[in-house]
Amino acid sequence: MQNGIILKGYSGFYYVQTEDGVIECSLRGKSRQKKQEFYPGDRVIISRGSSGQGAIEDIQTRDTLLLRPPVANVSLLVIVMSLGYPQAELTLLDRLLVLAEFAGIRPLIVLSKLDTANEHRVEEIKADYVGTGYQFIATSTKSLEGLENVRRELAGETTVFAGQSGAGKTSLMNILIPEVQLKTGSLGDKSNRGKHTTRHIELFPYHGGYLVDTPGFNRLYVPEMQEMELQNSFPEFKPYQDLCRFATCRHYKEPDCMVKEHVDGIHISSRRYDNYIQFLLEINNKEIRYE
Ligand SMILES: Nc1nc2c(ncn2[C@@H]2O[C@H](COP(=O)(O)OP(=O)(O)OP(=O)(O)O)[C@@H](O)[C@H]2O)c(=O)[nH]1
Ligand SMILES: [Mg+2]
Ligand SMILES: [Zn+2]
Repeated sequence: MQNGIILKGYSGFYYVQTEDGVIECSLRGKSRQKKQEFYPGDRVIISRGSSGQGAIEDIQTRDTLLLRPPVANVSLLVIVMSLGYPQAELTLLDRLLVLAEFAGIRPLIVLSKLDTANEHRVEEIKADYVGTGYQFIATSTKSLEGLENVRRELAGETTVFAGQSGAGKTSLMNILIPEVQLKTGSLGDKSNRGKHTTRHIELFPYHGGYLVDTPGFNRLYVPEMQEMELQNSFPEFKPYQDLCRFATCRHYKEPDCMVKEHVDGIHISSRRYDNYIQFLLEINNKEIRYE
């Protein structure tokens, strides 16, 4: 028996990183019978047959599970948002932040394509995140600005790159792990428009941790969650949410809401608050869209 981490699944096989290298594994009867699902990032126990073939015997408890795309034991979600083209969808950023909070994964916001924008744009985006404590790093894969800071944050983490299609996730991966060279998209190519360049989910070893590229998306719904869980996904509400008149305050139409009172752009940004309300309506299945 041997410990390992699933790097990827492909055609019914799992590729498991072990001390002896990457072993192609099938599922053994027990794990197959239990209808247990296995995802990249899962820590598993494997056995080896006489001719070296591997089989997954068991799985260890997950620390976290990201659902779309499914990756287990992620410790850092890098949300990549472009400072240039395509224009950053800040509601999508807020959805991804909620997703990270809900999954118990630390988010890090990477503002990409700094070479096509100026510091003013960076500050403009950051201004909406007062009181959140979220960390931002502005980068460029052309001028290489900010990449040292990214490298430092990623060491030892199991990191997933997520964000808008064309934001530069794969370009960033390729600079961090030059030996991999995944396919990147060309924004000028019309035939490529709307298609995702990145398809497969795979963990690539990186400085004591792993990096996972994901296909970009332009639409995402907040996960199914309770109202309380949604509130707790907005860290800037925290200092005020226990001061509202009602303990059950949803910070919506209730009187004497201290969260609402602090939506002034200094303590809580109105754009973030509006997104909170939109998500609140969404999780209650109200078909109201502000976008
Ligand atoms: N100017 C500039 N362009 C960049 C930068 N990073 C990436 N790009 C370009 O942006 C385009 C999209 O980059 P990708 O890395 O494929 O974007 P992605 O986020 O992986 O896209 P999907 O896989 O579709 O989600 C490519 O043409 C890149 O060359 C950057 O820092 N500056
Ligand atoms: Mg990509
Ligand atoms: Zn309130």
